Amino acid sequence: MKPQESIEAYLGRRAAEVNQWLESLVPSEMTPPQNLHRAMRYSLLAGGKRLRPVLVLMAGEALGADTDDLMPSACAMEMIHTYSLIHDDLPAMDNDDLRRGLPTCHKAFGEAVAILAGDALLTRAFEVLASEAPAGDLDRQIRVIKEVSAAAGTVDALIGGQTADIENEGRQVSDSTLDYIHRSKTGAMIRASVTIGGIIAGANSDQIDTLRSYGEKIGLAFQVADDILDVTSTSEQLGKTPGKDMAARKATYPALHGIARSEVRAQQLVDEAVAIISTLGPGAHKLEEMARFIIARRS
Ligand code: GRG
Repeated sequence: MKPQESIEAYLGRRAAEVNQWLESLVPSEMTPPQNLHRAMRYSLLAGGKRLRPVLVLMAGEALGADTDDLMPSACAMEMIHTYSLIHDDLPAMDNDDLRRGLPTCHKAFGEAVAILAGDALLTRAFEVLASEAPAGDLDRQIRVIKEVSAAAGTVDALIGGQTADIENEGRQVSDSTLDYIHRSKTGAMIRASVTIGGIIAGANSDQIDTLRSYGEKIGLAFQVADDILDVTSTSEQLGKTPGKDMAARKATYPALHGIARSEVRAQQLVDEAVAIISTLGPGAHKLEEMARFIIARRS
């Protein structure tokens, strides 16, 4: 019998496929303006776990979509995620020197180019989404674009969550504000990744609701785990500077509840996610493993 592939090996294999597609979807370093394209590729192809694109693949494939129909949207999610990391690292935001084990984009290319590289990745992501209808289905394509633009936007979404995060630095926040920040800043893009996989696969509305609820739980679990790692890991493990949250007096789960309670909360969220997604049947087994991986990861 073939030994079962571990989730780590699976993620590594899928990340390599995503990387090949990403390579081909952004302009080469030879295309003018060369320095901008170099900066975009530097941050995008620097590594990273590729969790968001792999979630698109897992959710879509669980419901029967072809990998080739999922990949452009999967890569668009990674481009938007990378733009948000480049901008988050800027001096006006988190002011970080290290990302994905390398000097941050603005350290390597200067602030102006880093801002533009982030803008360009965001713009290119939507160009990719608009370029081809997955499985030739225009309705699904429009729904994907709507879902992704909402997740990257301001209402309960990436930019809104980042704004609340910055505005609350140094303040004692309530549980509900902390949940709002986490759900928006990190959760929205993770939830959208799972949801668009379902849309591309032609999932029915019950299946989409299931994927969305699962995405909501793992998105929150991911951020609680990220907050714990920020306290407990080294920069070698993380590829970014640890301890930044506490130094900036950021609103985090461990700051509010301590490590032990944060771990319990993360585990609860994962258990809920697994229970929700198991209703989709054996095809969703990889999504169950992914939920568990999200809090077991060390980087
Ligand atoms: C600038 C609009 C704007 C938003 C920034 C992504 C983000 C919002 C801030 C990053 C700060 C941060 C540490 C957020 C916590 C969760 C998170 C997004 C971690 C990084 O994602 P991973 O672990 O990173 O998936 P890799 O490098 O593996 O892709």
